[in-house]
Amino acid sequence: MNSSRRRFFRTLSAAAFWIDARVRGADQPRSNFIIRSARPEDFEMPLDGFLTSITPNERFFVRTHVYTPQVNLPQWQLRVEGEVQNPLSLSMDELKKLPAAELTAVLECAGNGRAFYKPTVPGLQWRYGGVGNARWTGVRLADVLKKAGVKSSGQEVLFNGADVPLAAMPDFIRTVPLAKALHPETLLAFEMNGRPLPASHGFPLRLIVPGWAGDNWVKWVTNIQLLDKEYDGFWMKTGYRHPLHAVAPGTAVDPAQMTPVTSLGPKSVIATPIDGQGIASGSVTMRGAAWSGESPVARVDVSTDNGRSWRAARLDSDHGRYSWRLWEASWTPPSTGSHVLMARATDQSGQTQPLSQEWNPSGYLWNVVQQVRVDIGTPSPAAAEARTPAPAFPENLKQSCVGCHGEDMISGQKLTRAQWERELDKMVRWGATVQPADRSAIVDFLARHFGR
Ligand SMILES: Nc1nc2c(c(=O)[nH]1)N[C@H]1C(S)=C(S)[C@@H](COP(=O)(O)O)O[C@H]1N2
Ligand SMILES: [Mo]
Repeated sequence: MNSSRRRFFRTLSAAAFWIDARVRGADQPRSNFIIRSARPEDFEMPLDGFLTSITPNERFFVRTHVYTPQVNLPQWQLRVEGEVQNPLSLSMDELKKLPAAELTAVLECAGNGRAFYKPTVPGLQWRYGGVGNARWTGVRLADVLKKAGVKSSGQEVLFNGADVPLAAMPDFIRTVPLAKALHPETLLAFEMNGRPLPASHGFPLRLIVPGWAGDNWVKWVTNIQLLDKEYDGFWMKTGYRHPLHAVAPGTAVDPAQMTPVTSLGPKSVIATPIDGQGIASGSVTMRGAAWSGESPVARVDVSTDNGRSWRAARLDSDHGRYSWRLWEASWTPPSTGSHVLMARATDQSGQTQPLSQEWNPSGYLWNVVQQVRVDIGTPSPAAAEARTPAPAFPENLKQSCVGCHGEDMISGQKLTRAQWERELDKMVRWGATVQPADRSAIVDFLARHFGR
């Protein structure tokens, strides 16, 4: 086949695949979310989600690298192999014979808050709601591993799910060190808030790694493999890494100089009032949620004077060390005009939220103290998040990109020309077809319309 015919068929089969997958994956009402990407599904929880101690399944943020796989439960098997004495192949009924385990835990995407990094970084531009808090029911991973009998050579535990990569994109595979895998609160969950896992959250089985960032919480798990070392794949050796030392903002960093993202840090979000809101005089109640990584939240302090003074917020009941805590604090504004409100979580290990944060190339683990500016005396709703309408995409760009993902994946970002070039090169490595003659026009378009 000549290359334009091949390109046509490749786009066609990718498009046929996504239409099918989109229908199958659509188990979440889109109106509940801020849609960061319509396909694959990347849905953010709006700020009012931080007013509820348990996030309902249909409001729980969704992060999918590719399309939601359809799993046929009667045929489904969990395989456990590699450095084990007895390789296993378990049906769901067999898995459920192990003792049940349950816990409430925060699941937060490593990239939550990425939109706040300056200079901007590539990737989905999550603001606050790439996070949720749910009750997870399943079995202990340690019990499954004991059943398989881990050999002394087993060091890392690899997880692969049923999702299928698009084109030449690397399969989403993660490893967790054996010590964390054997932790009694690391689970293989089949229920979320008392119901079977929804398809978009990993039906029928996902990994729960309490206190650790969401990339470790592999969905649709079908394969577990004990390895004698960390896996070499893209999502361990290039993706989800954090610099070992401070790096110059905006630069590319060698993955060898970075280490895998593991634990979350302390973080609080102010759900109300909202930044930019005008409020009549009188008493104001600040409300939100706070969580941390492996150490539980010890306190939340609020400031209503631009960070000059702090006082303790009231914490609500505790759903366990990995759950978020709702908090509130009342405030009587001393004067009309503009005021800056802040909330700062501290965990039991003494870690507290920073007022500013070192830049990192993928924009991971943002936990800077949030600032909410309110205007006292002039009631008005806060302005909605502004989304400038995207320009029409040129045909060559559509041909290369939208077979696999929507235009919103591109138009949500603001990157320099050099960053767009790196993104385009990555996509070509992952199977996108870009005609050499089109490349510079495509980069020009991206840098002009979606530049910093
Ligand atoms: N198999 C598989 N598991 C996955 C992913 C994925 O794309 N494929 N995304 C990961 C990432 S980056 C995050 S943040 C969480 C999101 O989980 P949720 O969609 O249930 O909120 O799932 C993780 N598990
Ligand atoms: Mo993530």
